[in-house]
Order: sequence, then C-alpha cells, then structure tokens
Amino acid sequence: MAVNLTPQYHEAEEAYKKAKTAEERLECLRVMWTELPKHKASEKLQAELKTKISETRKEVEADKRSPKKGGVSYKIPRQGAGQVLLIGGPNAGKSRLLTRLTRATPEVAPYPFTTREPSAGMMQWEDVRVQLIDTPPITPDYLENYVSSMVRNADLCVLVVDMADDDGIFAAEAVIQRLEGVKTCLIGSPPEDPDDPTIEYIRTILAANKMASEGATERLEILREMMGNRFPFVTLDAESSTGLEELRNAIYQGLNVIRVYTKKPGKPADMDSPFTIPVGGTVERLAEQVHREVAEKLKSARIWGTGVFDGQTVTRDHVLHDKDVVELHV
Ligand SMILES: Nc1nc2c(ncn2[C@@H]2O[C@H](COP(=O)(O)OP(=O)(O)O)[C@@H](O)[C@H]2O)c(=O)[nH]1
Ligand SMILES: [Mg+2]
Repeated sequence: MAVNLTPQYHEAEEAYKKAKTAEERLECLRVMWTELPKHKASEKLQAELKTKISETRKEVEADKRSPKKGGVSYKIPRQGAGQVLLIGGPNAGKSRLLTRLTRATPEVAPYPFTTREPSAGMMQWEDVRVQLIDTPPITPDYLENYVSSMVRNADLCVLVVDMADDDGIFAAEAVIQRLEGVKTCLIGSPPEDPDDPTIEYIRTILAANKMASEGATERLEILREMMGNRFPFVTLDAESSTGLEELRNAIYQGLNVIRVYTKKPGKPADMDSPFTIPVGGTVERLAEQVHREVAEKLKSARIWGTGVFDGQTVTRDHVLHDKDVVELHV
C-alpha cells in the first residue's frame, strides 16, 4: 500500500531542503509529522521522521549552548547556568519578581500589559548565575510569536499565578491552554520518550504569588487541586519579598544541572566560577562547555570529588557529580 502524502507535506519537505538553520528544519519536520497519515504503510516513514526530529532537536540544543554569530536578534542570548522564563497572565507579578531576584528594572504597574518586551537579568544562586527573563503576558487572545518561540527555547519556565485575584488561577490555566495550541506543553517533568514528537515539553514550576493577600490561602487549595499533580510549586509574595529563597532554590533545582570546577595541571582549582552541565553529564560534555577544540583533543581527565580517589585518571565518558574538580588533559 502506498502512502498518500498531502500537498502540505510536500511543501514542508521542500522548505526542509531549503532551511538554513536547525530550528527551521525542525519546524518543517513538525509539519511533515502532522501531515503524515499514521497507518501501517507509513510506519517506516514515521520511524524515519521521528529519528530525524530527535536528531534535529539535538542540533537545536547544541546551537543553544554555543550560538553561532548572526542568529535571530529578538532572541536573548543564553547566559549562565540556564535560561529561565517568567510567564503568566497579566498582573501576576512577573516584572516585580524579576526586580526581586535580579538587578534588572522592568516597569512594574498595577495595570495589565505594562510589559511589552522581554527584559533579562541574572539571578545568583550560591556560586551560580541563572538568567531570568520577564515576558509580556499570555492570554487566550494574546500570544506573540516570539514569546512562544522563547518558551520553547527556555530551559525552564516559571508560571507566575496571581493569588490575590479570583481569576488568577484561570488566567494561569489560559496560559497553559494557549501554549498547548501551539504544541508547547508546560509540565513538571517532561516525558523521556513522548508519543507525539512534534510536541515540545517545557519543564515548568508554578509560583503562587501575592500569598499575603486576602483569600490567597483558600485559592491555594483550589490551585493545588487543579495543578498540584502536574507541577511542583512554590508559594511567595514578591511585594513583601517572602518565599524568594524557596523560589531561587526551586529554579536552580529545576535546571537539573551540576557544578563542576576546572583546574590547570599543577595549579589550584578555579573555585569562583563553576561550569554547569546537565545531571548525568560526562567529562566530554564538560570539555564541550569549555571549548569545542578542547572536546576534540581531549585525551583524559583527572578528578577530585565523588566516587573517585583524589586525582584519579578517567576517560571522556566518566559521569561527573556536583562539585567535582576536573583537570582536562588534551
Ligand atoms: N500584594 C501584592 N502585590 C503584588 C505582588 N507582586 C506584584 N504585585 C503588584 O501587582 C501589580 C502587577 O505587577 P507586575 O509585576 O507589573 O505584573 P506583571 O504584569 O505580571 O509583570 C503591581 O501593582 C505589583 O506591585 C505581591 O506579591 N503581592
Ligand atoms: Mg510585567
């Protein structure tokens, strides 16, 4: 049985061949997947597409880590241990929160749609810096293209919920649904092997804000019931700076990274500015973070830290742990 492909599929395939960036190719592959009839005869093609999508997604990931020059300008280049987006409905307190966690100074105002452009700041967590970005509100009929693209690119989202208002929870629900409409699923723990490869799962934590307000505790019960299974969450009051430490911790935990300190042979380790790599990351992953060339030329490494004796020599596939000190040998 032949596979009947739609004109849209062919169009996307053509666009795929002409695409210049991994991100563009991924977008085309997504369309192809959606357009592909899912039955027995197309199984081989389905499998091929799935593989291509996951490979291209890895390329996009790699580009995120070391962006090439001349990238798209509306995107804020990633800095520090990860890029974290503050998202939510109007007036939830996203901009206020950014001023509390970083030195950035976005406008904070008691009326909606004050924030029209994203602004970024760096949040300190112990010796790590994390990039936080404040965004315009998302509502059922307002979602800028670049905002959804930023959400899909984020390492983590913080969905800020207005607990001072009866509509706050529904505004948060609306954000989730609006993003689902563009195949972007906010979730506490993204699935390892999703059935539909075109859906982008974004790790998200819930920040129940304005908890000092009247009625907030009662609303929290409703929020827990509605979303407690889907997201980890933190309660806070940005205005009075309550609960900020918990949120800082949750944000760092949510990034799922470890810190690694590097040293040069015969010199003490640089304990001031750790590299961060994903949990489960190897010596090779660290080397990539340091420099592409280092990764290519890497011969071995010596480690001080967890599960090794001091100065043990390991190969590039050795899995690192939080606070390991590593000497890379090229
Ligand atoms: N009571 C109270 N008000 C807050 C809190 N956080 C923000 N606000 C107020 O809520 C309004 C909207 O805040 P803003 O940060 O501009 O919201 P955004 O639209 O999500 O960026 C402002 O008047 C803030 O002062 C909070 O924790 N408690
Ligand atoms: Mg704002």
